[in-house]
Amino acid sequence: MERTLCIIKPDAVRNQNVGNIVAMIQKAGFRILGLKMIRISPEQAGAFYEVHKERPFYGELVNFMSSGAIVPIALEKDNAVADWRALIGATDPAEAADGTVRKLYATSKGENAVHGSDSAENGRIEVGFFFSEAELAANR
Ligand code: 3AN
Repeated sequence: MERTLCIIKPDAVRNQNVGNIVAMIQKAGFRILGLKMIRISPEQAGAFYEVHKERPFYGELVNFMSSGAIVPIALEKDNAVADWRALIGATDPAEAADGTVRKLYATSKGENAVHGSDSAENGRIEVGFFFSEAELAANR
């Protein structure tokens, strides 16, 4: 079964949209393997977004992701990566399709409510960044 990592980002937590987003996830048939609310340091955010190190928005992204509580959620489903990205919508909420998480809850390209892994391999790696296998075992 494929895994993907959702992160409800600080903007969506601040705007009280955690419950709305979790409801969309469950309605779409994902199994929630793990879920927690935490705050990460700039160093942890920098490590998570290491692949974007050279992008011009890296500093802004690291500051934003460590600016408040986030809710990482480990998801499992057939085709989890593509199905979660479809439900999220485009990176820029102005381009996101109707009914997607970003259309409903994102405010800008940077503060765009949620994260989704971009491949099955990264889904496993990113889930491992926030959850141990022992924690995930509770809902197997
Ligand atoms: P996605 O999250 O749709 O996979 P990526 O992988 O291009 O998008 O970008 C990763 C994250 O970097 C985005 N979720 C967003 O928070 C941030 N980001 C992307 N483009 C910009 C931008 N032009 N300005 C600020 N932040 C950005």
